[in-house]
Amino acid sequence: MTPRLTTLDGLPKGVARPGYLPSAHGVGIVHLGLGAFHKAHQAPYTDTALAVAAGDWRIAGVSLRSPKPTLQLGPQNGLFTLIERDSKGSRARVIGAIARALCLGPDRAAVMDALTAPATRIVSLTVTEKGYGVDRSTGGIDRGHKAIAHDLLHPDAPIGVAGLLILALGLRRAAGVAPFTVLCCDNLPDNGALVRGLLVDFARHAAPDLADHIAAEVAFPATMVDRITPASTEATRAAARQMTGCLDEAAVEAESFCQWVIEDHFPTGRPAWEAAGALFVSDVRPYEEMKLRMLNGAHSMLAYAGFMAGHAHVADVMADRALARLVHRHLGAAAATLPPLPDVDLEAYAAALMGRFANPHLRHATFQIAMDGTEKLPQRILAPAVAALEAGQPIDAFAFATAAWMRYVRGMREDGTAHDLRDPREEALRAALADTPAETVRALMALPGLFPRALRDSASWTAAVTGRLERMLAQGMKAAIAEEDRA
Ligand code: CS2
Repeated sequence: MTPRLTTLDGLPKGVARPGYLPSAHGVGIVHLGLGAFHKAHQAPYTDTALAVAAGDWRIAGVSLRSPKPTLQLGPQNGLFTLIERDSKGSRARVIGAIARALCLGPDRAAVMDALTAPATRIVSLTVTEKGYGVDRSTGGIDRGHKAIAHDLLHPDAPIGVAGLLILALGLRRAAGVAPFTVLCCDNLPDNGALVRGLLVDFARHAAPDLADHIAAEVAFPATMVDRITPASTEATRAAARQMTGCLDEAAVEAESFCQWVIEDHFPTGRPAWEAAGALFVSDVRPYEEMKLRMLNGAHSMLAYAGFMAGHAHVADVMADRALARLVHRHLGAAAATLPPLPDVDLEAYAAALMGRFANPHLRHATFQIAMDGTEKLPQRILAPAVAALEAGQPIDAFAFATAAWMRYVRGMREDGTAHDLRDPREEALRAALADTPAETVRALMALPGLFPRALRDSASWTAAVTGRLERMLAQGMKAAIAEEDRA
C-alpha cells in the first residue's frame, strides 16, 4: 500500500525537501486562507527563508470555512508536495513551512491562541478579493457582506477577516502584546492600505477605542504576489504520488515562475524572504498596477472570451492564433497606461507573460479565472480603461474584455447549455440582463460601485462595449474574435 506523506524520511532522491529541520522552528506567522495559492507561494518562500536564515517563522494555517485543508494537511504533519511545471518539465518539492492546519469553526480556541500568541508577529492573508468585505466606493466596510454583518453582531465569535483581526488585536493590546503585522497577499489594488481602511472602519463600529491604535500602531505592508496556480485536481494528486511515492491529499501544482514584491515595513520582524527571491521595495504600487493590469487583466479577458469560444484551458486559448494576438494586444494596451518602472521592461514582461500563459504543462481552467468577475474587473480592466480614455489612447482592448465579461454573465454557452456564474453579485448580474445588448450594457454599467463614472459618462466607451457585445451575441464569440483581430 502506498504510504501517506507524513515524514521527510525515504523520499526519492529527485524530490527536493526542506533544507532545515521543520520541528526545530516555532510558529511566527498565522495565515488566513489556506488554499492552493498560499501553498504555492508564501509557504515555499518561507520554506527557503527558513533553510537559509532560520528563525521561528513557521506558519499556522487557518481555513476560515472549509474543513478540507485541515483534513488534507493534518494527517501529513503539515507536509505537502508542490509540483512546479514549465517548458522543461515538472519537479516535485516537499514543503515543511506549515506547522499546523486549523479550521476556524471546530478550532476556534486554537485559532485565537495562535492570533494572540506573542510569538505570532505576522498575519498574512489570501482570502480572495471577495473575502474582505470592503465597500470599494468608500474604502470602508460593506455592511451587506455576510461576514461583516455577522461580525458586527457577534464581535466575540467572528467568522470573517475584519472581525477576527479586530478581536485578536484588541486582546493583544489588552495583554500588552505588540500588534502583529497584517500582510495582504490578494490581488487587490494598494492591498495594504485597503485592508488597513477596512480594519479601521470595522473598529470604529465594533470597538471604537481600537480604531486609533490600529491606524497608528499596526503595519499593513503592501504586496504584489504572482504565481499561476491552477486548482488542484485528482491529476495533481496522482502526479504527486508518482513523483514522491506517497499519497499526498494536499499536493498543489503551479508554474515554476514566482514573484513577490513587498513593502519593507515589518516593525516586529519578518522571515528572510529575500533569500527566496522576494523583492523588498519602498513603493509596491507600480509593480502591483503592472501585474493587475497586464497579467490579471489579460487573464480575465482571455478567460471570458476563451470560455465562450469553447477553450477550457489557458493553453488552449494561446493555441488559438487570433485570440492569442488579442491577448498580446491587451498586454500592450495595459502597458501603455502604466508609468515607466525603473529596471522593468514592459515589452519583455509582456513577452514573458505570453510564454507563461502558453505553458503546455499547466491545466489552468478559463472557468477558474472567470469567477468573481465583479470583484476583479475594476482593478484589472476598468481602471486602465479610464486611464486610456483620459490619455486619449485606444480603448478597444478594454471594451472587448468588458463585452466578453458581459457575454459570459448571460450564464449560457453558445450551445444553449447553462453555466454557473460564481460571482458574489450573481443575483444582481442576472437581474441586469435585458432584452437588447444596449440595455444590458446600460444596466450592468449602472450596478452600484462597479463601473467608474468616467466610463458610465462616456458615449464612446458605451458604444465600443455595446457594438462588441452585439457582435458576440449575434455572430458568436469566434466570429467576434476574428473581427476584432482583423480591426
Ligand atoms: C487569475 C489569478 O484566477 C485569476 O483571477 O488571474 O489567480 C492569477 O493566476 C494569479 O494572480 C497569478 O499570479
